[in-house]
Amino acid sequence: MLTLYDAARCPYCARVRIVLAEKDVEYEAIEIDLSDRPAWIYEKNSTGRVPVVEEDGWVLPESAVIMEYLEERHPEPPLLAADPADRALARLRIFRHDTFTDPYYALRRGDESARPAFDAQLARLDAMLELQPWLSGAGYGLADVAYVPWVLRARHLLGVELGPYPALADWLERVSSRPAVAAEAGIVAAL
Ligand SMILES: N[C@@H](CCC(=O)N[C@@H](CS)C(=O)NCC(=O)O)C(=O)O
Repeated sequence: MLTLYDAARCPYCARVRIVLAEKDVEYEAIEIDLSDRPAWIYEKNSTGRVPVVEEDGWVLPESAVIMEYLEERHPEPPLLAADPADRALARLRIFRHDTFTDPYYALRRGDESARPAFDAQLARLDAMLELQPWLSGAGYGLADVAYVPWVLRARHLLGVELGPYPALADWLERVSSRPAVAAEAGIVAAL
């Protein structure tokens, strides 16, 4: 069985939890205390970070890579489009997620000067979602999973209102109707 080295508050782990739930993969979660990480986690991942998955002694860190691994290992239901061009655009959005999360983490550290940059990122997602229903393109998929943990946390932990971003607010409502994402919204509410 797959083991996930996990942390409830970690949005990168949330990506993996969502994909596992979407694909109905059974797994064992081992909660890692991020404020007092066990030394052995460095044997699983040289950076000491979570998420890490392990299967029969085979170990894989990095949420974006884990999502792709799970997509290939458990192809149903698909979370990448059939068309290579659409898949590439979803991957590009995942690859560039730092442009969204950098100002998010600055705000989490209390750096209010990052507020305009984060607002600009919310506006960028909103503009994307005016043109297409999902961040992954025509269908829900990995790019949506890659961003939703931070959008949920921005609302809950930073008090971000999505009123000025109607397409993003509509996306969050649609994405949150999926049980895999609703479960994450519950975890975020308890943070
Ligand atoms: N690039 C990694 C980032 C993972 C990450 O930063 N995880 C955080 C928790 S949300 C962590 O383990 N932090 C501990 C540390 O940085 O020492 C991924 O996508 O999996």
